[in-house]
Amino acid sequence: MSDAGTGTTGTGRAGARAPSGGPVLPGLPGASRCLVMGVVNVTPDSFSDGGSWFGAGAAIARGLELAAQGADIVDVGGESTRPGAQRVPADEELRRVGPVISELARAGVPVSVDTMRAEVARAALEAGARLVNDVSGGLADPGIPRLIAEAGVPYVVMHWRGHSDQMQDRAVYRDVVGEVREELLRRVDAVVAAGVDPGLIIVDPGLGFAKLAGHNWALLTHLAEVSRLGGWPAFPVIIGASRKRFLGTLLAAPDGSTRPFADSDDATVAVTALAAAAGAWCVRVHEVPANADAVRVGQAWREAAGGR
Ligand code: PMM
Repeated sequence: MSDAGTGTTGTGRAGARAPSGGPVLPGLPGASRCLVMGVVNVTPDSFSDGGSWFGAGAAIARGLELAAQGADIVDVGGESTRPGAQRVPADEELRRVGPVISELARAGVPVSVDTMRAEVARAALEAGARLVNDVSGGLADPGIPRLIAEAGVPYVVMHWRGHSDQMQDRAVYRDVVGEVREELLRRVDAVVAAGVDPGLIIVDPGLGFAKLAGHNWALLTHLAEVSRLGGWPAFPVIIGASRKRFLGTLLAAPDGSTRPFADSDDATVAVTALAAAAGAWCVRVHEVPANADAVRVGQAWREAAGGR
């Protein structure tokens, strides 16, 4: 498990503050710095690590490795959301993630489930997951907010404009930061109306989901605005930049060929340090050790600059 000095696992009420000023979310480590969420995609076709951990044994071993390397949370997903991906049936998604979540939870790892389905989220919580990471922010399955309201667990509400087969056609904005904030606020209001405790909500600008490279950079440079929605107190923000295509295009070769995703890990680490310095609550990453260092750099930078 992390030696990262994240403090104790949060057991306080939702919305309480850690001594550092970061939020304490029940069941998760206290946020004395930006947290690191390690990714295990139990899929044959995810954008960045598809096929690598497809199979319960490999996925469990990878989750334990990420935790040993300093991941504060391990995010387990069974459905690829890469642009153009087709949906998998719910029973297949559950078959992929169930045993991995049970085993990691049994080993004491704080696990999140990356799913857009209430049925999968419910089974994952029963298997020991402590957080639901819903990239659709409750739009794909309105049963998820109702489940979260009952279960009282932390809930990631991501900005989303449609499933993978349509999302890139919807990457059209006049003012990406303003529109993402407005659309996230609508989702936050909707999930709170469904009974979700606002103190359990984490927001995510959804990098790469109906976003082109310029949209992602604009959102990354306005994280404080993303966290402040309507009249709500600032929400914790999670970002998932790791290995995404906008880094591969930034690092393209002189002939214009995009850098392969696995070779953009150093760029991911740079984004992590900047996001941590800007006050992100958590970064979702595929490779933990260098990102775990980067969040410490970002935290030191933030503190020296007078932030907390
Ligand atoms: N990105 C992916 C999957 N799940 N969850 C959150 N909260 N934020 C993200 O940006 C996000 C996510 C897609 O990336 P992957 O297929 O490389 O895991």
